[in-house]
This record gives sequence, C-alpha cells and structure tokens, in this order.
Amino acid sequence: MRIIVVKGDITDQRADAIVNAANSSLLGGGGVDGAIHRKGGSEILEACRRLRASAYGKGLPPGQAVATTAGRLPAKWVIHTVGPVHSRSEDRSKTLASCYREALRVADELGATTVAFPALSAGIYGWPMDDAARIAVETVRGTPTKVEEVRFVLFTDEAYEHFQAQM
Ligand code: AR6
Repeated sequence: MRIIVVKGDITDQRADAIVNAANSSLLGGGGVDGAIHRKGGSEILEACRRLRASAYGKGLPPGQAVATTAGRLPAKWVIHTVGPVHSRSEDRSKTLASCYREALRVADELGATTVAFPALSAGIYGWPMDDAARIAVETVRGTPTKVEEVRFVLFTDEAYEHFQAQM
C-alpha cells in the first residue's frame, strides 16, 4: 500500500472514498463534516438520515465507520467515522486507531482502492496534532487491507508538517 501526505481540502479529492470526521448523530456539524455536507449536497444527509432510521438508531458509536454516497463530491463514497473527544474519553488512543482500521475495513467491503483521510479528532475534538498524526500513520501502516493508496489530506501547514514528520 502507498501512503501519501498532501495539503489540501478533502472535498476536492478524487478518490474512491473520502473519510468524514463525523459525530455520533451522523447529521452534520462543523469542520470537515460541515464542508463535506455543504459541498456534497443533500443526498449525503438523506443517506445519513436513513442510517439513523435503520441500523444506527442510537447514532454511530466512536471508533466505528459506515459509508454513504458522496453526493456531488468527486469521490464515490463518504466513509463516516466518529473520533474520540480528546479530553473526555478514556480509551481514546484505541478508539482513534479503531476509526482508521474500521474505515479501511469499510473501504475493503466497498472495493475502494484509493481512500483519503483527514486528521481525525484533531480539530474540534481537540487532539494534539503530533499524537493524532502518529496514531494515524502507525494504524494505517499496521492494518491489512486491499486499499492501494491511502492519502492523508491535511488542511493546515501545521497538520501537514506533523504528518510528514511521522512518515
Ligand atoms: N479538508 C481536510 N481537512 C479539513 C477540512 C477540509 N475541508 N476542514 C477541516 N479540516 P474537525 P474532529 C481539518 O474539527 O476534530 C464536527 O463538528 C481540521 O483542520 O473537522 O474529528 C463533527 O460533526 C482538523 O485538522 O474534526 C464533530 O462534531 C481536522 O480536519 C466534530 O467536528 C479534523 O477537524 C469532529 O471533530
């Protein structure tokens, strides 16, 4: 598997799947979640509402992942995952690692070969970027998958530098 680090906006990425740093409600929020729903359009929210009405009545638990259409985005699917809030969760490192692993498992189920990730939990959820980057890179490297390219798409210079340093 090829792992690359780029600076940019994940909503511009041409990839089979892009990963969303969602919250348990699956109904949108700020940060990368807000950007994905804004640019992807209402089809994504409608798919999320259907998930809430079926398999995820209580919401998506932290560390799990689920896919929807990518709507108008230049990707086929959005894989939604919920990272841990840094200040609140006990098993937070395990939960954050689980987000990357589960997103790759869902990508395998979909047959996605290129997957773009943001720095999960490292914005509103308050994770220090150096640790977030370490867990992201270590977990993706250590996860057996059929995905051929994982692209970390970092929004800020700081995030980009921390991910580059981990690589
Ligand atoms: N492309 C790539 N990265 C981005 C983009 C973008 N368009 N926009 C922001 N980032 P965050 P979290 C970076 O806060 O910490 C939402 O309200 C951002 O700079 O999006 O997991 C959800 O609904 C940061 O480095 O996600 C949840 O409630 C990284 O993406 C909560 O925020 C993650 O920041 C999730 O918080």
